[in-house]
This record gives sequence, C-alpha cells and structure tokens, in this order.
Amino acid sequence: MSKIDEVAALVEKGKAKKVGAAVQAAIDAGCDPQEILNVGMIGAMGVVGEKFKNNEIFVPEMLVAAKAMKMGVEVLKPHLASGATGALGKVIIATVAGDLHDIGKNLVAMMIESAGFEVIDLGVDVPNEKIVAAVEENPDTKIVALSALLTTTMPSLRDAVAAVNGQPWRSNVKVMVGGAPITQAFADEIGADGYSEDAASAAELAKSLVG
Ligand code: B1M
Repeated sequence: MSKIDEVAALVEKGKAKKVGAAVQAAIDAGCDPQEILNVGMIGAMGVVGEKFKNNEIFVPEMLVAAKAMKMGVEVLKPHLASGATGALGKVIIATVAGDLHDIGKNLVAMMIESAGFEVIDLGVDVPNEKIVAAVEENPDTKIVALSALLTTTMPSLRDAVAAVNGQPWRSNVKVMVGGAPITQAFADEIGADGYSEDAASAAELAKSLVG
C-alpha cells in the first residue's frame, strides 16, 4: 500500500490518532502535499460520502472520518500554506445557516490566508445577521466568502448573499461562494461576484476579486 493510500485508509476508517503520523510519513517519503490532500484525504471523504449515501455507514462514521481528516490537515498545513501576511486585506468566511460542514471551508480559509489575506472565520451554521454584523465591525473587509455543502442549505446561501447584497456598503466588498452542490450558474443566479470549485482556485479567485 502506498503512503498516500495509507493516509486514505486511515481517514476513511476515522483513525484520528494515527493519521497525523501517516501524513508525516508520506511527507518524509517525498509525496506531494497537494496529492496527499486531494487523493489521500479529500478522496477518502468522497468514499465516506458514497458509503453514507448507500447506507453502508452512518453519521457517527462520517463524523470520525471528518475528525481524522482534520488531524491530518493539521500536519499538512505548514506544507500547503505559506507566507501569510494579511497584506491583501480582510476576508470574512462562514458556512451558512443550517450547515455544519466545515472541512472545505477551513481549507479555503487556509489557502486564502496563505495567498496573503487576513481571514476572519465565523465558523459553521452562521446566521445572516452575524455575517452582516462582522462586515460592519470590520469596514475594511474586502471579501465575504460563503460555503454551503448541502442541497438543502443552498437556499440559506441564497439568503446570505441577499442579506449582504441589501447593504449600503455592498459595493465595497466582493462576495464569493462555493461548496460541493454550488455551481457557477447558481452563484450568478443568487448575485455572488465569484464562484470556485476548490480551495486552490478559491485563493486565485480571491486575489482576482481584489486585483
Ligand atoms: Co455530511 N453530507 N451531512 N456530514 N458529509 C455530505 C455533504 C453528503 C454529500 C454525503 C452523501 O450523502 N453522499 C450529503 C449531502 C447530500 C446533499 O446535500 N444532496 C450529506 C448529508 C446528507 C449530511 C446530513 C444531512 C446527514 C444526516 O444527518 N442525515 C448531515 C447534515 C448536518 C448539517 O450540516 N446540518 C451531515 C453531517 C455531516 C457530519 C457533521 C457528520 C460531517 C461534517 C463534519 C465537519 O465538516 N466538521 C459530514 C461529512 C464529513 C460529509 C462528507 C462525507 C465529507 C464532507 C467533506 O468534508 N468533504 C460529505 C460527502 C462528500 O463531500 N463527498 C457529506 C471534504 C471537503 C474538503 O470537501 O467540503 O466539498 P468540500 O469542500 C471543497 C469544495 O466543495 C470547495 O473547496 C473545498 C476544498 O477543495 N469549497 C469551496 C467548499 N466551500 C467553499 C467555499 C468557497 C469556494 C470553494 O468559496 C467561499
């Protein structure tokens, strides 16, 4: 079994205590950190999601897999992200109301931060009022970045963007959205300024939105 397959197997089985060492071993063996993330961890979460969909596993197993992935990301972080300066300005990031998924949002936050932004992370299940209040408390905010992982929280994303779009300061900020069920067409429809498919392209998008 390759080092990356070992990481994937541990994430899939939710072996949070062992995954850090496996990620380190993969790094030490010269594996590409981006590949460890994409193939070893995000790939494993895809398998977990499929098994959940097929009723082969249930919420507790998804939860432990998520915990294992987070432990792995902690070890990988210094190898993926670099040069956090905050020089490009503030980004407020959140997972929208009703949605508890934060792994993708955290990766996006990490990549945006390493691209040179200061990131204020409001967490998960964030009410629209809190997003609006955060921008008002940070009037130098450049971007509001919103994540939604469920088809059932796509309406929340629509509402959150509408809440921001209704503010007098709207022209001072850009709104970017993403998450597995989100598409460019949906982003356009709800009035966001940008959409990206994954964390790396989210960082590129953030830079282009302020550039
Ligand atoms: Co949930 N879950 N989950 N879950 N979960 C999914 C999303 C699901 C696809 C699984 C499935 O059925 N195949 C499914 C959604 C189906 C649908 O909407 N049609 C699902 C479901 C149904 C549910 C519950 C309803 C289950 C239940 O209770 N019956 C429930 C809902 C809870 C809630 O939110 N209210 C639920 C709960 C959970 C856990 C809490 C157990 C756990 C989350 C733990 C956590 O996040 N801390 C969990 C998990 C782990 C998953 C899967 C298995 C993995 C998610 C993940 O972290 N992926 C997921 C299946 C899957 O994704 N394959 C599933 C890895 C992550 C890196 O990818 O988040 O897509 P992702 O992020 C990517 C991109 O989307 C993008 O970049 C990221 C990095 O490349 N991106 C952005 C994300 N945000 C972005 C923002 C941007 C730009 C890009 O700009 C701002």
